[in-house]
Amino acid sequence: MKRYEDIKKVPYAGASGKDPFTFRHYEADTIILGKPMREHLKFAMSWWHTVNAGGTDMFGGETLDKSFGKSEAMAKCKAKADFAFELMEKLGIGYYCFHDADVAPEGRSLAESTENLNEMAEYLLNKQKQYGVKLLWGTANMFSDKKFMAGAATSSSADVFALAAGKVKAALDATIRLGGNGYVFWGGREGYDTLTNSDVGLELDNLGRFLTLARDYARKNGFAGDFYIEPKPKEPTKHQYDFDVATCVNFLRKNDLLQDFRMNVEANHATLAGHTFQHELRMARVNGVFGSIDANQGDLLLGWDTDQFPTNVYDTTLCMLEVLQAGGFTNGGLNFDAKARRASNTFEDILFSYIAGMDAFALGLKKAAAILEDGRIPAFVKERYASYSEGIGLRIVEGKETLASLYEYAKDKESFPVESGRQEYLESIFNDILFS
Ligand code: XLS
Ligand code: NI
Ligand code: NI
Repeated sequence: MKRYEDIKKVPYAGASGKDPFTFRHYEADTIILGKPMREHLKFAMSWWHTVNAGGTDMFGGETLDKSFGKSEAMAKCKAKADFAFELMEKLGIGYYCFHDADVAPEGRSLAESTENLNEMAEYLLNKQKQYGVKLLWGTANMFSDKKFMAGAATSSSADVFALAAGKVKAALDATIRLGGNGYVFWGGREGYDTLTNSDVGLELDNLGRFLTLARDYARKNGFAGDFYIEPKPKEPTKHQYDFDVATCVNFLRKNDLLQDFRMNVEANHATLAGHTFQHELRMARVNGVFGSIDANQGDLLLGWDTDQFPTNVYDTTLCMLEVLQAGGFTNGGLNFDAKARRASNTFEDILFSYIAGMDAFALGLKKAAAILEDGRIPAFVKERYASYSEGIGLRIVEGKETLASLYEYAKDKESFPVESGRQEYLESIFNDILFS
């Protein structure tokens, strides 16, 4: 088998291709519903999993060495950046995402860390120009350091709140400098382990204050992209405040942040919340906060965030149906918040895992487009609610009826017909389109 170093570019080989270092479904320039696949899918590489993670779990250390022959911290970060951009070039990936702590060494103080981050931002900016790659979003890691053991914006310590704010300022500066299209807040440890020791009201209000400060700072400094909250119900805390999309929408509305924030929906977080990925995307879409996606998949038999590369085409199809119906990505994209398994411990596996994920989404996009073009499912849904486009239904939708007028309307009626939902019939159409 060929080695990682031998692969300069992963080409498209078509569905019958057998060379493992090829795409069988993703062809960047192919037009689907009037737009090239690369624009529909906007794939992004996650720095933390791809460039840093070496297979460590709570029972054992690395299975893949990602030090790139360097031992000094800054030199290692630069070597990692060289690897990252080369990898994106091999795969034809146009975007990446990072946490501050992923790309630059952490110093002994905030000032020292910021200096390192700025040095790396300069390095990344040059790489971006050289490779024509863009930053999808940046974020700050406010969960690994022990100072964040009780949260960042929701810490019981005001000093930690201040430190977190300073960290976000620096990460926003770097994101703006790199032309980032978005900035993510994943509330790592923003939650509680027990209600017994927690002032939940204050913590939630502080989180609102924190996001408002960040929004105001970034807008004043020229950030025109989207802010995202990435909902997750639990892990590492027992309960995380950003439980799911619906919870976050309520939080944003209460704190008057809906204008600036959208959702970064992660597949594995959806299932941890007891929802499907499609449900979370639908909730984002119907609430006008569809933004970006952390593309991965979990294992439904396991109760944690396994961050596997997405290969389930049924799920990617449902996902792309939501994306298409939301009008596609604007500032967002598909970030592979996913890592090759601990036992997939070679650089070739990194290519295979991205190829698998990108192909699963390419296939999902094609199937979703086919479902829309076929038209039977959308037409059925439209027809199912037809009673709201005329007569009493239209008047309800237009706000022209009252409870009393509806009483008058319904009081002497004897039949209230409701048509069949035809679930099984529709699911069989889905299968026909997917598998034939
Ligand atoms: C962890 C999250 C994290 C965010 C970025 O579960 O998915 O990786 O995407 O902080
Ligand atoms: Ni994520
Ligand atoms: Ni996650």
